[in-house]
Amino acid sequence: MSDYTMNSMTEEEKQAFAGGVSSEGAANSEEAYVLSEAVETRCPACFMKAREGASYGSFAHSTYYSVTCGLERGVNVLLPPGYSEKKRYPVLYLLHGIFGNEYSFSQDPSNCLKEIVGNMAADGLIEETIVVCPNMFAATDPNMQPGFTAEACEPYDNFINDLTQDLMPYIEKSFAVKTGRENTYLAGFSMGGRETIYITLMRPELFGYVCSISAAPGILKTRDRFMEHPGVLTQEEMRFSKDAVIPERFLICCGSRDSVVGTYPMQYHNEFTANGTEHLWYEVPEADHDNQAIMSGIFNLLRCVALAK
Ligand code: FER
Repeated sequence: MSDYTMNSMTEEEKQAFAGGVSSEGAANSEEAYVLSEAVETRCPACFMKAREGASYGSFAHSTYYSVTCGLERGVNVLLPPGYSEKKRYPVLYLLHGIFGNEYSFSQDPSNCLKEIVGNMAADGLIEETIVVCPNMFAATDPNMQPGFTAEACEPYDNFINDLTQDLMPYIEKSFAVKTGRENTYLAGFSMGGRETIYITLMRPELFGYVCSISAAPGILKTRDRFMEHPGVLTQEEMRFSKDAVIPERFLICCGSRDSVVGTYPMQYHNEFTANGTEHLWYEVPEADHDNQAIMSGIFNLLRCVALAK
């Protein structure tokens, strides 16, 4: 695991970065879940399984024109079962990891995304919710490829513009979504977890509920085993601007034995604590850079939504 350039990686390795891998370790509770203020560090098993006779949402692929990129771009949208234009649904924007695209979550059934959202809605904990899975590599050059260089990371940091100026308006006009921050959630894994933090700091008024899962380094200047990160913010800037409207809940989590981003998420947590930036940090026991961390983050984000409603 030394030379992580695009060309030396297999498709399987890239997929593991983009959407996480499966892992063994601590068990997920088999007990019936009772809504609680307390973080449930692993997604309860009862939400991860498809239930007999229940129906779950399905992904619809579509494209939108991005003025930010000057390109037509793809997005996968998870629509609840029985989706109807006559209803209005809250929406979760879910950001993949490095080397991913709009299929990273939809093509990996082991993240149980449909089941977690569908079962929590079926149990009356949350409203039926639309999940938007974009392509977070917001490059203006269609031939540009992601990688572990500062230049190849810029399109990820540019996603904030595509999201706020192109994708969100497209989703709001094309799907029956509820608008407003209380109905708009943001979560992301790894590179997507890093951009989740960045977007939340830059536009805290847009999202009511946020979860950064296993966030990659690079918001702050640093060097890890993959690359030298110039940093996009200073330590001083790791805070909400004065008088900002901020998320109701801002979760930051990571697997307790993450072999890819290590303690970087905890460092973000420490910077936020030092700066008085409101957030909630927790570790996912025994989880690596994997779907256990992803499922826990999504579950806890939706648990916070459930508590508020
Ligand atoms: C890095 C370490 C991890 C990095 C990105 C990642 C761009 C992302 C991993 C992932 O998305 O799974 O230094 O730099």
